[in-house]
Amino acid sequence: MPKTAFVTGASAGFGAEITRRLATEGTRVVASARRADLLANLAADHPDRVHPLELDVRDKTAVEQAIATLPPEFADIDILVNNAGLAKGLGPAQEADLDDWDQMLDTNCRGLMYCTRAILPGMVERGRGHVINLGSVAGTYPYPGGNVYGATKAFVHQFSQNLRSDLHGTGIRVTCIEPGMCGDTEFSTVRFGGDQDRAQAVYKGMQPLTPTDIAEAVSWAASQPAHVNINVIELMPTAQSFAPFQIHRTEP
Ligand code: NDP
Ligand code: 8X3
Repeated sequence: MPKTAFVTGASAGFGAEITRRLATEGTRVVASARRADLLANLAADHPDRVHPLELDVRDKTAVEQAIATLPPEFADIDILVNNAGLAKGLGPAQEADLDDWDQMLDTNCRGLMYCTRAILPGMVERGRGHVINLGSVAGTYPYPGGNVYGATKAFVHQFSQNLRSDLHGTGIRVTCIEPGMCGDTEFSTVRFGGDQDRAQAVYKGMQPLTPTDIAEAVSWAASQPAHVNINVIELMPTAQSFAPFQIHRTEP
């Protein structure tokens, strides 16, 4: 029987590639995001497989209504991919814009909560399902300017683990995918407020992960046998690793 997936943030980057990958594998996909024109293009490439859904995950009522009124052939969701998310800014906390912090919290945490809460009861009732959340290495490893973005991804990690506890015995699986730097998405353009030069400089002279790598991780986790739960996948470009602690010295 073909499966049905619900992917948030499907208009660009990881979400668009995950949608393409799942649809190509035979899964029906509800592809949601705010930009309806991009979703329409995606749906046109996968007739009957992809249902475009204009949705702002920050709108709790809209999330509940959208999920309650899906077309019957897309209504029984087996795989929820909570991917919609963003970073805004890379400045120090003492200079940050509170609206940027609010937008990250509202999208990365609250939006993910709303979609999960709306879709889980159906999964529990049917006795099957898989919640796949997009965390980040930024939720585990601190870096300058990561402040609230990293904190939202730490939330995603811990919420994923706690969901596993709540869903114990239901057969529903939960996976948190936690990538490092990934190119070919709008992530850095959004982070730097549309500054393309600054966004491109992030990936200059190194080979980042690609949306294909992330879609592969999603597909692999989702295709494990029912008795296997992949808790966390942390993946980074080989060119990215760790630096030592920084020490502020008051003497030379
Ligand atoms: P993109 O900016 O390319 O895509 C983000 C997607 O989220 C877009 O489709 C956007 O669509 C959607 N989105 C943003 N806000 C909302 C909203 N309020 N409601 C619904 N959809 C929304 O980023 P990536 O593909 O790179 O990132 C996807 C996820 O992966 C994010 O959660 C990000 O934090 C995470 N991640 C990214 C990494 C990277 O290096 N790229 C690394 C680790 C994690 P629209 O604007 O049309 O609504
Ligand atoms: C995005 C990866 O390293 O830019 O979550 O924070 S990073």
